[in-house]
Amino acid sequence: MRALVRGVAASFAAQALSMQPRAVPICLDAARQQHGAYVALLRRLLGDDSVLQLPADDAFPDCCFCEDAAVVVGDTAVVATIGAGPRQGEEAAVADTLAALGYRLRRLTPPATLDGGDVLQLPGSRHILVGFSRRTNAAALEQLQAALQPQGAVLHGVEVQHGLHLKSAMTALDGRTLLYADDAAGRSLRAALERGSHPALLDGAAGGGGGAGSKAVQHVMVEPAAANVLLLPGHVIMPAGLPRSQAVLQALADERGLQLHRLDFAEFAKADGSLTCASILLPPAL
Ligand code: CIR
Repeated sequence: MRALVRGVAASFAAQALSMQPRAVPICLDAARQQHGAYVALLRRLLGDDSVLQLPADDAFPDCCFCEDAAVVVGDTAVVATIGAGPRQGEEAAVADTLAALGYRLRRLTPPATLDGGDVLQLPGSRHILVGFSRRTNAAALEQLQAALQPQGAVLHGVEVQHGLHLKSAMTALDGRTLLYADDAAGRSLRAALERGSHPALLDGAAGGGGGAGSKAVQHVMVEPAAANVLLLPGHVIMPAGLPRSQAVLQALADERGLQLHRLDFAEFAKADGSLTCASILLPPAL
């Protein structure tokens, strides 16, 4: 697996978007240091040549959150129209890079808007959850489904009632272990998935085989910041400074043969960013 990352713009500290006025200012140096540690860890875990870094563009303060710019499944890269007006345009450099790497590009068209942060590919499964948030709409799900049809992907919409993105409050450790923020955002997502006997949790593809059904799915509540983990082959990365959730995740990681790592990503959290936002994982299809 490879990963695409993008540098931190000089404008990040002063101009990155956030849902609430920033209580504590962002320190650009600290952000760049934390980003450097993120890239270094990805290089260590994936291999030096497997991490591709796009330069930052100071015209786009949020460009380090490159996850939002495209969704990559198999050999197909679907270029987003990011749902925040000031961020539209970040997608171009990401799209060019993915095209140069050989991915088949598909592009969303109006009225679709989508942030990659709303797209959760359940690991080892054909199912993909798409959050309907203030950034991502139903037209995007429809177009994404059409673009990813050849990959056999099956998409499911989930309402994101609180917070920025689906993955701000939910990620997965594997196809049947779902992590949620233990707050209103995470609880409402869990309720939606449980209430609907969600198709993604029903057909056994997410249950690890055997038609295991929803009983096989483990719903795990963690401290809100720990609900976003970055899963790499054999490894899982969580934010530092959350000892209670670390104990929970360590036990889950051990059971699954995953090595747990911690990273300080606090400067990015001030701009509503989390670990998955800062990379696009590129499957080994190419
Ligand atoms: C934004 O509001 O768009 C950025 N400040 C944060 C984006 C975080 N991206 C992500 O969760 N995928």
